[in-house]
Amino acid sequence: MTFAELWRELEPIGRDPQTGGYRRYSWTPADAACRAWFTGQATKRGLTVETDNNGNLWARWGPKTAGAIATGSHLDSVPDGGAFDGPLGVVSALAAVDLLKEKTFSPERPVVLAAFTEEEGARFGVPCLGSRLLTGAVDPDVARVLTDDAGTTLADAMIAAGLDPGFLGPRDDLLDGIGAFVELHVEQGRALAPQGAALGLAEGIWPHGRWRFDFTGRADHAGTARLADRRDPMLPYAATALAARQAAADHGAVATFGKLIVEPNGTNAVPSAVRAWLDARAPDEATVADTVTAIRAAAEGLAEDHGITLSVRQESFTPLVRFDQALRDRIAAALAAAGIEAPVLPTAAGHDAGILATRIPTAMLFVRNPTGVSHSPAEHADLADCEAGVRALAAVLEDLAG
Ligand code: HGY
Ligand code: MN
Ligand code: MN
Repeated sequence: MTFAELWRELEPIGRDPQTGGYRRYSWTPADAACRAWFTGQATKRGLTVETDNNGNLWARWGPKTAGAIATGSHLDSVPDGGAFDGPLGVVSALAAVDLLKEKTFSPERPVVLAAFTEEEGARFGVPCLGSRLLTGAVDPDVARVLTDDAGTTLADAMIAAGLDPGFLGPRDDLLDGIGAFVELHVEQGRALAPQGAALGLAEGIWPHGRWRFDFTGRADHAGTARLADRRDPMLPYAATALAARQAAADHGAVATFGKLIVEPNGTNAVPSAVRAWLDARAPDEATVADTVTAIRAAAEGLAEDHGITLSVRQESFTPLVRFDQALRDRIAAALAAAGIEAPVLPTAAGHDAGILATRIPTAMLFVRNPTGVSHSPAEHADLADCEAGVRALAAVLEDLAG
């Protein structure tokens, strides 16, 4: 099948008709449909598919020996995310296998296609949860009790999807069998277009993390509560959101409050609580820490001014990632031999490749995003560039697994 044919099959799954954005949250029916599609396509190609104890999908082509070359990405999305973030890497991997089969390439080392679960952390709050569990970066007991906004735990969601959360945990045996992991991903940001390049290689990933701010005040009547008597948590939150923007600008970082839960969320009620999630990122860990410290200090002062109690908790952190230089150089050489130039780019977006980089040589291939927009229904990559990505990935797999 061509990339376009594969893409057309997956594209409608989990897309919201109103917004055009995707709601492929892990362990939901949309996620199950994506998994079933991937499993069907891989099986059709003679690959053996299995779901590991953490819910990650693996499809193996070739001998059951060690030193596998793994490629893939994720199928889950942020709320109303775009079509390409994650699925581009999974669909391109299937299309690359087709290209290699057409030229009667048969791998001397296993080629394994992977789809990691809960990469966005959109439902349970911890990004790259599947790859973090696989590498031991997250404690299974902590993971089991992660809850979504409706209060459903990861354990219950997995049970409802037919898996046993009792088996969550690190898999050194799986990791020891992988020689390298190459993730193809849509570019997030706009560095390739100005250079006229269809493809790029990742240098590393900025350190980044997520913090939960709980502002607790006192519910009251929006009409009858005197201003002087109020303990309104919305006020210190609102000022903290502005302070976060200022702190990011002051430190050369980025900081975002993108998720907010107001309780009880009534138009005519002073809120009892405001729960806000901060995403902060910077080129180095000290700058992330300084930025978050400044935001937290502002929030504490504002909470005090308004008689509000505040708690702040770090929910995830990913240290600076530097991808394996030797692997990147080898990939660059394989691409050059195929007549493909790919500039090396830093990124502030997290990926499973960044988590796996702590345990195995990993690399990332970026496909040009003409606008740079991501985590939005407007996210886009041109078909010609996606096809160039498939050709590049096939050349890389042929070189590494040949
Ligand atoms: O948040 C990120 O950087 C990635 O999209 N999970
Ligand atoms: Mn993403
Ligand atoms: Mn992604």
